[in-house]
Amino acid sequence: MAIELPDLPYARDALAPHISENTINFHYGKHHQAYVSNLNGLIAGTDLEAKSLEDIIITIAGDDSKTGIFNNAAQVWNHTFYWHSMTPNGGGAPKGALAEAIKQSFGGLEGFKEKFKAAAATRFGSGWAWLVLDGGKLRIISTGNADLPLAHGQKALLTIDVWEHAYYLDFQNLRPSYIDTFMDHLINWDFAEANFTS
Ligand code: MN3
Repeated sequence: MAIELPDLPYARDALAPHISENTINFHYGKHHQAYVSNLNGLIAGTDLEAKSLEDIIITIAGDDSKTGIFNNAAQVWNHTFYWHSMTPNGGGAPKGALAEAIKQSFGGLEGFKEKFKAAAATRFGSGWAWLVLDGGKLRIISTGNADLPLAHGQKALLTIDVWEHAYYLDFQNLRPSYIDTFMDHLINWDFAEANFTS
């Protein structure tokens, strides 16, 4: 059972002007597709081929002999989760139970933004920043390269990709501007809340 590239949850130009169709064409059309193709090549003919993407990740997390498979599998998962973490006309404020939890954990939306931006901006090199549930508590973390909460027993609620390929065409080297744009215009709080309450 080959792993497939999932459809984007919106049109390729739907996040413009914040994230351009050009970025999506490369980031989704080339990078995400390449992780899918690489993964399928690496698991072909092995017993991982019959597993779901999440099972592949959990099965080989921490196995130093399978780093290449882990990196590609994790990047397939991370990118699908990232596309859903954004929505046209996103941003704004969380609602309901998640809003209450953010208030408890970070003092409110501004406290969340400050910590999330710091995690995303200070991740050296390539990686991801995340809002996660860890032992029932909200936490903001960052991971390097392909690493992800699923490999550490945490539940992902929201993510931003801070690999340069995510922002260089639209923001050049200005990662902080990309992070602000993500938080102010793109965050899909409905997705985060659905993950929080499921
Ligand atoms: Mn990426």
